[in-house]
Amino acid sequence: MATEMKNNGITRRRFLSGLFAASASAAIGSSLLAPRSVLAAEGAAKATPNLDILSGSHWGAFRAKVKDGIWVDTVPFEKDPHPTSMLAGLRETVYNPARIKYPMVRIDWLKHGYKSDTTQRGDNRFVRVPWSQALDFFHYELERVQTTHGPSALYAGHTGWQSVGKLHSAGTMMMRAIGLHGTYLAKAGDYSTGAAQIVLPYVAGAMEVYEQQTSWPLVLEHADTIVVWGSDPIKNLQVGWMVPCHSTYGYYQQLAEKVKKGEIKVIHVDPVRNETQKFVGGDQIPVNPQTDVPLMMALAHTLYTEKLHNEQFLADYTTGFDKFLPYLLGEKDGVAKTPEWAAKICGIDAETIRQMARQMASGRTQIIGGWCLQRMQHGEQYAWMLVVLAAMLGQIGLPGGGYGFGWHYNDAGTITSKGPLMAGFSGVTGVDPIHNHSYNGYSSFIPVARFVDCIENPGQKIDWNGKTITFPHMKMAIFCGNNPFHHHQDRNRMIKAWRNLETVVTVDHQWTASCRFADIVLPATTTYERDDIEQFGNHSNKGIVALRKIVDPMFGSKDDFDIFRELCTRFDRAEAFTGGKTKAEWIEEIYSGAVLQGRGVGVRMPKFNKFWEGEGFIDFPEGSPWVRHESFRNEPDLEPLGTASGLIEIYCKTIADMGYDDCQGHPMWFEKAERSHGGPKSAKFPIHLQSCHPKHRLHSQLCSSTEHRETYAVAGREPIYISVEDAKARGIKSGDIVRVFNDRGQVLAGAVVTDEYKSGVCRIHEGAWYSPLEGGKPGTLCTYGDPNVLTLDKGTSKLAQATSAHTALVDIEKYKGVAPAPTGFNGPTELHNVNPLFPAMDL
Ligand SMILES: Nc1nc2c(c(=O)[nH]1)N[C@H]1C(S)=C(S)[C@@H](COP(=O)(O)OP(=O)(O)OC[C@H]3O[C@@H](n4cnc5c(=O)[nH]c(N)nc54)[C@H](O)[C@@H]3O)O[C@H]1N2
Ligand SMILES: Nc1nc2c(c(=O)[nH]1)N[C@H]1C(S)=C(S)[C@@H](COP(=O)(O)OP(=O)(O)OC[C@H]3O[C@@H](n4cnc5c(=O)[nH]c(N)nc54)[C@H](O)[C@@H]3O)O[C@H]1N2
Ligand SMILES: [Mo]
Repeated sequence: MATEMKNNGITRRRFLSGLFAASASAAIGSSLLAPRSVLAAEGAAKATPNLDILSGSHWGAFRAKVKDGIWVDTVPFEKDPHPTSMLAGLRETVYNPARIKYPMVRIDWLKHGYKSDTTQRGDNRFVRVPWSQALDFFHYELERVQTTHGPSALYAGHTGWQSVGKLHSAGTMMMRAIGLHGTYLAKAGDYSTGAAQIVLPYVAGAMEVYEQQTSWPLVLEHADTIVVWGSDPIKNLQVGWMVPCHSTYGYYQQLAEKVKKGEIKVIHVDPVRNETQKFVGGDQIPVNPQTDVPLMMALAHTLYTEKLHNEQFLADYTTGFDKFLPYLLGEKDGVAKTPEWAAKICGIDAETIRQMARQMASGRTQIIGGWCLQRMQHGEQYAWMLVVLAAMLGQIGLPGGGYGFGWHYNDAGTITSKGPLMAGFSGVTGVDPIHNHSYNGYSSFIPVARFVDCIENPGQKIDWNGKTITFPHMKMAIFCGNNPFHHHQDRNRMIKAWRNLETVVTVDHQWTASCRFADIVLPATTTYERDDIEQFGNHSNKGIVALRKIVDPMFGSKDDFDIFRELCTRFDRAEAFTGGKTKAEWIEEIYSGAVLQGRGVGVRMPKFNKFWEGEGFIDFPEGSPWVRHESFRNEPDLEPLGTASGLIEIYCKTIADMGYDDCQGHPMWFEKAERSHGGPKSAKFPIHLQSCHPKHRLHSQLCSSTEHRETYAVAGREPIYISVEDAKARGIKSGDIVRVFNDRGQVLAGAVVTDEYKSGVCRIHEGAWYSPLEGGKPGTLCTYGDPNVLTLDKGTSKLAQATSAHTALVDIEKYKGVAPAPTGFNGPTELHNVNPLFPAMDL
């Protein structure tokens, strides 16, 4: 983006040294995508890809250039047709100042162990200890917590985005090792799709979110209209859970051409003119934030009153429309959900709503739903109502029709290959744990986004998905391959709650804010310092790519595998942890499992040695195009959905019988705790804060890559995107440092004033590193711009108890005075000559 380029102050030469210039991506019209051969074009050493080291990442496959044992440059993999410019930030994760060098223990914990002063947490003072001592402490604490409190006090199942690789799955390794020691408190659900993944199985019989979608060639052939509802695939398909193949971008280019020719109409329902709209074109419905359900209700009302709905489909494939209809028509609550009613809430005029309904009913309409909308209060309603709308249109199961919730994720809409799928390292072993004590009446798991509630309120009972969850007294928590001090909401509340924990262990390779708030910090290697293997292409499963070690492990870092193996030696479970195999043997076994499976499906693969020592890449033969929900449409009796009735449940008795006030038997509109554009609390804090997924990062990963960060940071801060009107009213210009605040906290950010945002809407991307001015002090200013200082920590509803991160209002002011430097990126303050007192205490 031009604004970002202008503000970052880096020289052209330096930008190019990071490999990627803006120009070559012009061919496909997006600044997100990296050009293939910048080095050659600039007259630098011509890339000789096959001599460079092949590896892969969440951002794609690539080849690393290594000189004298140092990774100096990165070239996209030649089989990636649309590499992302984020590849430029990978190399820095090995060398940046935030790299964790050695095992570290928080100063007061080193002195007093689990009886430490926990208010010292977060001030970032640590002492380096030898590996053996760090692991002894870790083991001692596991023993102590298991024997004095039992498994409910040990939280060890909280996983996250870690790195790619079928072997080195950091969270899996943690669960496998801790699970060999004892049972523990686990989590349910995730932050990504917490609300949708609970409600959609009741409504549509499957989670819907992580599944493959109808093949794009069929959508391009059959769709007349595509409604992109709160989704930004062009931005979000840059990354994948496994190594993405990026072949989806070719389909979006074809879509853009069809839009230009008038062959497909695209409607983007989004308060922001997002990257996808800029890429494919089309019209925008700039809905007010958090008010999509009223808009959907009004579309449904129009379809019904204008007899545009498909009665036959409703009769044959759904149940409960008759119970929903009285609500829609206002027979129950006296409020008909008309376009006029919705217009006042959602900010889209009634006539536009009617036209949109008519457009959607006029031909084949594919609805593409994103996930942000279910990461807000009552997020279940959006997911449910989108299915109802699609059911009324009656095209579910037809190519280019119906709904889908995963188009922006994991190369969705590509054609899945015929290749086998590799299994990964497993989190369970079948070997009994040493400790298997009672949970003492507490729950053995908690809904993941409620984990701070749990720390704060031990003993409290909450409703969740038809069950009662009793929060245990959590004493110890382990995090490996995730970053709770980025991903969880309401940072200041979290800091206070954290003090109730006796011991926190983190395993990472970057000194994140979670390390700052931990007691024992263990340094892991990056993917680039170890061998591994991964799928190339997610839903596409295009092939297998060798992730080859690029450089030797830096400082004292160890592979997660070795960290947890060495932990397990302390309780005689090392053999069970490794399964008696070395890392190299595991990689070979994972590969060979796929070879065997491949034979069964007629795909021949070379032997492991030939693969590993040869190209390190295998292409699988292409599969056939596929239509989501087609089998259900063709044979509803033989291929019923996984719902109670086997049909789409517009009314769901199972949910109704749970008796929740905030999620009832059919989709409904519920007012939010806070909402912009005249909603609750908007008089005090008028601007809605989006904390969407970053364009230039994966969550908090790559935020610590200094040069990469400088390509998008504004005045050294995380950008905040502000509408022209809101900026003008506050005297804010692009490039200004601003203070963003509400009753929960305050952060600095760098202003980007843009007409792409509707007035009353701003955005700071999630993953911006928490950088406290006074570490550990609740309420202190975040000097870099972590949006989760400002977000609300409240369950979506009693059904899913998922995150409501996107229910948050703020105000913004120009920052006066000299802004303090960002504090987050330089690792710990290391203290020397401190003698540990803890082991002598009661060992
Ligand atoms: N406000 C707001 N908050 C959100 C969201 C939002 O939309 N708004 N979105 C939410 C969503 S959907 C998600 S998925 C979460 C993501 O939350 P996380 O999964 O916590 O995010 P990451 O930044 O990917 O954290 C991964 C961590 O693992 C570390 N790591 C990488 N590789 C390895 C490895 O090999 N070994 C070890 N031990 N560590 C490694 C990285 O350095 C990083 O610190 O955030 C959630 N938070
Ligand atoms: N580049 C990049 N890609 C990623 C990730 C990343 O960190 N970086 N993370 C991955 C992960 S873990 C996940 S869970 C997915 C997240 O996928 P999503 O949650 O779908 O993605 P977001 O980018 O948060 O939001 C998508 C769109 O929702 C719009 N939106 C926000 N609020 C509203 C609203 O009230 N109404 C409407 N109609 N629209 C709204 C936003 O403007 C944005 O264009 O992305 C994945 N892809
Ligand atoms: Mo996610």
